[in-house]
Amino acid sequence: MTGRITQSTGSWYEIEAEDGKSYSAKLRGKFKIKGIKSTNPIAVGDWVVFDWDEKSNNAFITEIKERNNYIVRRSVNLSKQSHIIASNIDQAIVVITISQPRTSTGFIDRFLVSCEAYHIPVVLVFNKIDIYNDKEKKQLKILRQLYENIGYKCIEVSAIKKTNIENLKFIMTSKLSLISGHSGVGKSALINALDNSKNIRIGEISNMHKKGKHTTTYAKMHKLEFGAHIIDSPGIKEFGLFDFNKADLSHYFPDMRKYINKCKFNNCTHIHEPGCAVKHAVTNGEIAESRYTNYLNMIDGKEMNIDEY
Ligand SMILES: Nc1nc2c(ncn2[C@@H]2O[C@H](COP(=O)(O)OP(=O)(O)OP(=O)(O)O)[C@@H](O)[C@H]2O)c(=O)[nH]1
Ligand SMILES: [Mg+2]
Ligand SMILES: [Zn+2]
Repeated sequence: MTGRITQSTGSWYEIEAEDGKSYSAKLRGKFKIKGIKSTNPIAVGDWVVFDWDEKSNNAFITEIKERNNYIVRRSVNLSKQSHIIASNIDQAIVVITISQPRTSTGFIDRFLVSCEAYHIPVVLVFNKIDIYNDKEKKQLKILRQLYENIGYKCIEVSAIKKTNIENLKFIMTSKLSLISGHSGVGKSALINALDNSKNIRIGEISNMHKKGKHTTTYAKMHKLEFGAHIIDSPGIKEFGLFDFNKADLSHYFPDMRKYINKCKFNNCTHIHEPGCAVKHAVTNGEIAESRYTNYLNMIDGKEMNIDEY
């Protein structure tokens, strides 16, 4: 049978099979996947083939299908091994709030860079539109315009008032979405608004706050009743700190990409070089200041304060 991994504990895997049923499975014997050096051979999101063994009453995974994409957490030790958080993600949803808490553009841009690098489309979901004052509404409008101009899909919702939730459902239908965002932006509230049978506790402190580099966090896939799947990511921290090659960074900024070839030097880093088309575009207002500043911060390797996650 074929199915999809919905949960993994490291030795056991939960599979949602074609027949709609759930199976607990193990790996059969020695199981190796070519070309991937990761601490976990199978991740949430993987499509697998498995056998049902009557005798032992167990399911055994025999094959893993090629992945469309996957996101990894970089290694914390010297083994150079990485941990695959999830695979075959159709889109990433980043939940953003203007206040309570405020989401910085630094955070948003880092997230977008990771998604570009992993080839995962992104949807920016602006939540809590029911609480904003006029000033915050203006800020929201500016942010939305900034990201829509670059080409990112944006949507404004209120999880609590259930505003625009139908449109969000439409965007998510038949897809596997990874949901991320600062603590307190309303990820759990949104999942409840999308599917009230989920009953996830709101305001609950999620795992990502249990700081510490070596704690292993496993992603879990939820099936939503309107016909969608979602992964409440175990920590944007890992995802957001995508280990990029600095020379490639501007390629992950779609708004910079079109200027890169017009720079005087073909190895231009767009920091201090003369004849830089990117800097010129920033001066002209064709590239937003905030985007360029965040680009420079990423180049500098300025890691965001951990509390910002
Ligand atoms: N007014 C208003 N409050 C909201 C909305 N969405 C969420 N909240 C509130 O914001 C707080 C945090 O919501 P959660 O859903 O727990 O946030 P979270 O993103 O899941 O946070 P973590 O699990 O810690 O990452 C709760 O008190 C919610 O009631 C909204 O659309 N409007
Ligand atoms: Mg939550
Ligand atoms: Zn340049």
